[in-house]
Amino acid sequence: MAAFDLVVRGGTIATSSDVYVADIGVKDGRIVALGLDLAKGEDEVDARGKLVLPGGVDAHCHIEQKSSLGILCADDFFTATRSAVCGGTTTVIPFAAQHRGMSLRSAVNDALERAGAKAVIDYGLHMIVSDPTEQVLGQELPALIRDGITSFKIYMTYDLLKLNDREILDIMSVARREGAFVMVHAENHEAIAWLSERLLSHGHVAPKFHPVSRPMPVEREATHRAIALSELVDVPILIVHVSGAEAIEEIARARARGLRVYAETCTQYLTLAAEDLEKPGLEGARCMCAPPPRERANQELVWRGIQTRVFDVLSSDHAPFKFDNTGKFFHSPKPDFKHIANGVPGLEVRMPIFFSEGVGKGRIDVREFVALTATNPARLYGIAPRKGSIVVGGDADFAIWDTEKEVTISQAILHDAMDATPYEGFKVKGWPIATYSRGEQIARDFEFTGKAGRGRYLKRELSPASRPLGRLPTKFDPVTGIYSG
Ligand code: DUC
Ligand code: ZN
Repeated sequence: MAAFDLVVRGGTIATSSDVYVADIGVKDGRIVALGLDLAKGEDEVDARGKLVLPGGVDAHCHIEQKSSLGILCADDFFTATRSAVCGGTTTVIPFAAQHRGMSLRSAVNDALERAGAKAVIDYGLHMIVSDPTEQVLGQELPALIRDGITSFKIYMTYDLLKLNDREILDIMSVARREGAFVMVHAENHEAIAWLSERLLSHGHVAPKFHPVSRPMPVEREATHRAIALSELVDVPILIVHVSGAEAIEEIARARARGLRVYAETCTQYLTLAAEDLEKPGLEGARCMCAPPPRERANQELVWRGIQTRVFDVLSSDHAPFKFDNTGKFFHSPKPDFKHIANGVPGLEVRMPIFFSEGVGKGRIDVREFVALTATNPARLYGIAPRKGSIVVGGDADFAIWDTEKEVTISQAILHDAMDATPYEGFKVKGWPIATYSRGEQIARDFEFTGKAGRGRYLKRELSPASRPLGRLPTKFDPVTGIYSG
């Protein structure tokens, strides 16, 4: 009997810390050996001259999730995860969304039921908390955290999702007590509402006014406030989908003061710009997301944030809404910008675009690419070292990349359920030509080769990042009630 089920031979392996040539020996879905001249495997793959990277971990994606206004994403767990794997991603952490009046547990059960028979790769869940009642804070949330949903997202905007500062403090207190990790969507709701009203009352209804209604100070202020609130209860936070320079400065400043603030940015802030929303008619809606893409020059500032390590994670924030009445135009066939669904797809192109624009253009090193797309999200969200690296004992989740492959992105080559991609015509160099999940090849040469339902649910550990500093601004600890004066 062969020593291994699979041996991937002679590839150039990159992790977040090293680049080296070795064989990978796989047995029972795990990496069991890394080295030269490994014994023969049942199956043998020649990866000489190719890069072998850990499968990506996309820790911010919306899959088969109903928005607070009742709009269901275009992708279900099958099409979304199929699309992810064809772009080199082997783990996703989408959301179970609590809407007002709903129990957390029912939202989780609903997501698990949807995912079970469809997901093709392994998945965890974050919780979205929009209704922090006493029951939710005191019982449901702690129970779910202990059950492996160890992170949750809160919103500072959107009518039906936003939490006020007091509610945010309540949630952060539970997070500190239980060791959970808080992700924050930071935009100032009242300012957006006020600006939107002004714009609409002057007849400024087109998609191009969406970024005007959510300018940088709106994000900068909320980022600052989220950080200040987290400091009051001494709990680390992660700011999701940071779009530009002024929010980056807030995070860098907080870090310089010793606070534990983590940050994520997304493909769209490196590639799309506010001017993409200026296309005629409603076309600009295809690039509408929140926070909005900023001016083109801002993209280099986001790259600077990546290079200076302000960012820990690069996600897609995949939020697929079609250009019809099931998605973007759910509310009306001719809506104003306020009534167009926010979100862009991106699960499949996240890694190829970031690789091409980052590693290919010399902005980052391949180890930094691996850190941001796989290793860091796996660590931050409690699934490392099983996921996010190429390591003995870890799951055999990796992709063989052809770094010379030139691809023009087009909806026709993608595997999601969308009708269009905002990246149509975007040229990249480098693409994963074979992707493996727990040792099984499930994508090859732009084709999905796996099967629905093979993905497994990941019960996550507490995040090592959620450890408090042990330092408060006053002698009063509002979480424990202890005054140490
Ligand atoms: N913004 C969000 O807050 N959620 C989903 C998509 C988006 O663009
Ligand atoms: Zn968000």
